[in-house]
Order: sequence, then structure tokens, then C-alpha cells
Amino acid sequence: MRLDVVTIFPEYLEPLNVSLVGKARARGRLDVHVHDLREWTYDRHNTVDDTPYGGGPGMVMKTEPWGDALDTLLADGYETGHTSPALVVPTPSGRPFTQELAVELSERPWLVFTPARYEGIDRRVVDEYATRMPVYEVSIGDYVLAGGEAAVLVVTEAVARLLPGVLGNAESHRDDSFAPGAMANLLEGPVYTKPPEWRGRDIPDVLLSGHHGRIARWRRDEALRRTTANRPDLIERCDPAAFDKKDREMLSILGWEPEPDGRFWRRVKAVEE
Ligand code: 97T
Repeated sequence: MRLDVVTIFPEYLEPLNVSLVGKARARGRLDVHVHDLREWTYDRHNTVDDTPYGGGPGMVMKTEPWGDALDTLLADGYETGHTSPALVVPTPSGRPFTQELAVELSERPWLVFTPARYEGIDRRVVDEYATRMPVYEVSIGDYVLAGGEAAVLVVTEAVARLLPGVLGNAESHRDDSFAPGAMANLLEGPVYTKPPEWRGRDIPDVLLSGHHGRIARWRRDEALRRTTANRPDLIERCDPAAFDKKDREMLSILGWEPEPDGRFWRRVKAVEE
């Protein structure tokens, strides 16, 4: 997969050289190109922004540097045999970035990221490139960043670990909380390793019992406990038929029961988690 990033803070993308993404690059799975947007400015002050039409606070990133930067890197990519680019635009007004979207992006051969500072990029840039390629405007969550660079790191890491040959078997992603086919979209419960006692704290007995069935049940109960506590929205959206009898018993202990129409769960009493 080829990745291009155009930014006014190329140093902010240094983490792409280390850890998992760095490993993916070293293994030849990822070909990363970081570009300084200011290379496509032609005035003394390397201006990349200007005041918004219609007034209002903040500055808007100008069309010309983005257009020239994107044209240049797209020409380079096509010349070196790459095809089918997609534009990824981090923005608080984008669609939520999810594991499902990470999987979709990981199946594309070439991603071009345009992290913006200030109040965003002149809309004509997205409109222009949307006539030539798919555009994904993505938000990584309901909070405000100073710019899109951190979002590029988030998206890149989530995508890179899905590329074939990047994760070893030991760290395989089939059990990810949000992986399709994981425990019906429950959060993972707690995990433990040696030593068996630490500062007077033991490992739950069941994990030392060797009873695989009981261990699986305990893990599932802990997953239900965590999900009801931290992400009730995930339970509320679930079809009660997605849970077996023991799940429903646990949910009831946790204070949840199916809606009368049988399609959703709701919390009926508060329970000490
Ligand atoms: O807050 C932002 C500013 C610029 C670019 C992206 C963001 C953002 O992305 N996801 C949440 C916020």
C-alpha cells in the first residue's frame, strides 16, 4: 500500500518511522511519502491560509498549495505504477472512523491524507478531487484537535496492522473488540499474566482451573460487565437473540432486560459494577 501525507508539520508524522507502521514499511508492505505543503507556496511568507469568505473566526487553508501538492504526488504515484488513489480528509465533520472503515481502507492500494490546520481547507479542493477519486472525510471522535495530523497517525496505525504480513500470529486481530466476528461487539474483559500474586493481588481462580468451558464463560461475563459499564450503547443496539441463555442471565444480574418489543435491551436498574 502507498501512503501520501501532505502537511505543514512533516515532523509530526515522524512516528510513521517507528513501531508497527515502521515495521510494515521495513517489510515492504507500506510505502510512505510525507510532503511539506509549504513546498507548493510561491510567496515570501509561504502562505497556506487566508481569511474566510463571509467572515467569521479563524483562517481557511488556500486552494492552490493543496491543488499543486496533490497534482504533484498523484503524478509521481501514477508514474511509478500506482493506481486507484483515495483521498482521506480528517475533519471533525467527517464520518466516524470505525474498525469497519479501517478494513475498507486497508483494502485500497493507495491512500492520500490531507490533514488540515486552522478551520479546514477551502471546500473546492475536496470537490475537485472527488470528481477523480473516492474521498473519505473521517472524524476520529467527538473532540476537537488542533489539526488533522494526529488523526492521520490513528487511521494509519489502524489500517497498517490489517495489512497482510504486518501482524504476527501472536498479535493476530481476530479477537479485536471491534473486529467483525469478535464477541458480538462486546468489549474485551481484563487479562492477567505472571506472577500469580502481586502486592497481595491474586489471579481469578477460574483462570488457573484449566476448565476451558468455565474460562470462556467467565471471560464472556466479564466482557458483558465491561460493555454494560463503559459502552451501554453497544448493548442497547443488540438483538436479544444475539445472546445465549447464560448471557441473558448475566445481563439480568447487571440490571438489563429486553425491551417489550424484543429488539433492544435497556438498563432497568443500576448495579454496582
Ligand atoms: O479536530 C480536528 C481538526 C482538524 C482535523 C481533524 C480534526 C478531528 O478529527 N477527528 C476529530 C477531530
